[in-house]
Amino acid sequence: MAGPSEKKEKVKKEKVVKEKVAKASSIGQKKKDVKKETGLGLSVKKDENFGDWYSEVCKQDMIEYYDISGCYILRPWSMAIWEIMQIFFDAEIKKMKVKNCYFPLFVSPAVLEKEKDHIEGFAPEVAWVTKSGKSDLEIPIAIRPTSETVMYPYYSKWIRGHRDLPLKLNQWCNVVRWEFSNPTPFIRSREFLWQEGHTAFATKAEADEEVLQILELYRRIYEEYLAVPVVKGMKSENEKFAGGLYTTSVEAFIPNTGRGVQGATSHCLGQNFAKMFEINYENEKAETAMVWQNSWAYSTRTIGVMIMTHGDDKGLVLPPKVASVQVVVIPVPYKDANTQGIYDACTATASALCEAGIRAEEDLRDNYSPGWKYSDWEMKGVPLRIEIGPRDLENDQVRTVRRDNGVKEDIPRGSLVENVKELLEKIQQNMYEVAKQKREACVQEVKTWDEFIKALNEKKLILAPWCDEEEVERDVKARTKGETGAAKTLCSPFDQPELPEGTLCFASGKPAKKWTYWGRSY
Ligand code: 87F
Repeated sequence: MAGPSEKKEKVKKEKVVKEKVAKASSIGQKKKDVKKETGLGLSVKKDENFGDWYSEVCKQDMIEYYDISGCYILRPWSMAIWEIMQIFFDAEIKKMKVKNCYFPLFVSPAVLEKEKDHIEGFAPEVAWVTKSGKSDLEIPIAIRPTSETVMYPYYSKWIRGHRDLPLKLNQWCNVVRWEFSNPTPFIRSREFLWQEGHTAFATKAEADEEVLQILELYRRIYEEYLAVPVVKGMKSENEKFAGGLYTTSVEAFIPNTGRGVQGATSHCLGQNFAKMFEINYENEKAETAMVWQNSWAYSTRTIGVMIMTHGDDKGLVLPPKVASVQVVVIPVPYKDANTQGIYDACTATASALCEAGIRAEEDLRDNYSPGWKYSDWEMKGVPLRIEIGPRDLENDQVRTVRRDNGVKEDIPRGSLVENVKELLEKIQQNMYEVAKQKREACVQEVKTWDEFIKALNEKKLILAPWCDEEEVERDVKARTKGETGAAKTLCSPFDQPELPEGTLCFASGKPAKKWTYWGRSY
């Protein structure tokens, strides 16, 4: 979800060239795949070539490339993560009395263009159906890039009196945005999955409150589930959703590339859409009033941010809370030792864990060595490995090996469940702490333009005092424009450090109004 002000620029880029490059790289890909079938492990290191590392990790188990550029197949290994987050979020919004619904994928041009101002900047990204079979459609039909214009005509119909409020709907669906800038699995794809919530209230106060409640759920998805630290804050005027009143977001940061990434957004739309779509109601005094609206979304981008944050040179590292397999149990038979006994112990161990609600699986494949299996499950990112060999059997214990830090520990089978539960919690916690430390190490406070440029070149997450003027942000963008993209605001954190009287804006030299995070971004 790139900022609106950048959209126009992006689409100017040569589309044909991009498509050719994508095709060429997918052909090169086939060669690499053949090579890889014989050996395990990644061919690129995270620090050496982050882009290649990322696509190699994704391709291992999470996604399959498709023959349409920018579209990816989500394989069960990634879909399971999406489902776990979905179960959490869906239950939370239901507690808030949000109801699920489903609106159509197709949008008529009349409806899509009803809200000209907001659609204008996005228009190049809208995909259209123009034919059925061989004949041209009389009126082309758009595919939803988001559903404001799809839903709001019906909000206008359904909301009549104050008793119809609040109206709180959500849908889990796919959307299509025909992006032209380099597609990246999960992070920027032409079709993606998300939830979009659209709510309407009688008062602004209720809308304001919900914006923050939802933002807190997004923080929890990142921090508690994906173990990715995020900053909650307010988008600048340039970067907010143009159709709305204000936009809040959670922002993550990828140290390896020095880029910020917008994790999810919660918008207060104010009454802009209510005006356009005539979403009015009769209030208690029998007067006609306009509703206040919000919209909010998080998408499969979350999975990409998680992969980028935790993955290492051995492959994926999955936080236990979202891993579809939390524990893998591997037999380590030895010569004439009791092989069947070891296999049985593995099955019994996995069953005991499953019964206790832990997602565990035994790997009894007899055509792979234990060492090969270790690498295989490490690549898949399974948080905890249990090995059972002759000595473990003898001592009534199992050996555990953590994916996050490689630490090995023998635990008695008598306390298997408690110990594994505890270990999984520790892994989850540790992954978050490590990611947070890495991010903190990148934060750089700057006061002047020279410090800003230096920090930008050092891939820092920049925190700077800012005058909060649109013109100044545009100027910063223009002055930092280069091959790797311009710097822009990520957000102004709600948690503001103290801003001493007389502090000046790093870019304009005018009095600073707030601290704001800046950086290049995805
Ligand atoms: C692309 C094409 C057409 C983003 C687009 O963030 C329209 C749009 O309106 C568009 N890309 N947006 C902004 C989406 C705003 C808003 N929609 C509901 C959200 C949360 C969920």
